[in-house]
Amino acid sequence: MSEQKTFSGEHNARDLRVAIVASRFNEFVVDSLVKGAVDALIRMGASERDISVVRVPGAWELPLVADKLCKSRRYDAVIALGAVIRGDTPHFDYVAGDCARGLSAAALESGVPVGFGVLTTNTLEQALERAGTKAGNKGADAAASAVEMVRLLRQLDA
Ligand code: INI
Repeated sequence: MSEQKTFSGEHNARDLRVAIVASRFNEFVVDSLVKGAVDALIRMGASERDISVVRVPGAWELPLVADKLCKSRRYDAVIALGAVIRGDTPHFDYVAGDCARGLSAAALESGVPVGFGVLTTNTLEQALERAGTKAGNKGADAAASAVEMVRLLRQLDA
């Protein structure tokens, strides 16, 4: 029998306080991500009253609010949801790049897991596929990853 220790978090959201920060830009897509994330949290055992949803204008604004929520110590996990869809200008690269870097920094600086549910796609169709149609729901995936990370970090602390 192997003697190595293995650590891995469970998808158990019981008694966790979770903040979802979601952008209004491409609202139709992002609303499906929010629904996917909330449904997943409830399925994992979270209570609806422990879930807060905060809206921001666009994906570029997600990091500032995610950072504030992480540092508030009021939440066990933060889930960031948005949809950046490539247009004809380099705007996409700035918004998507700064958003990803900022969300990563919010998690690393606070130690609070941040689920990354920001779609970066070439077309609206690709975004819709990832928001609950053909290719699953990336909001639900981000929620599952954030919960798993909370549990994993607690195991590593114990
Ligand atoms: N914001 C998005 O969330 N998705 C996009 O696709 C997008 N595009 O394409 O421009 C977008 N821009 C707005 C940006 O996030 C800021 O809200 C805006 O620049 C004001 O700071």
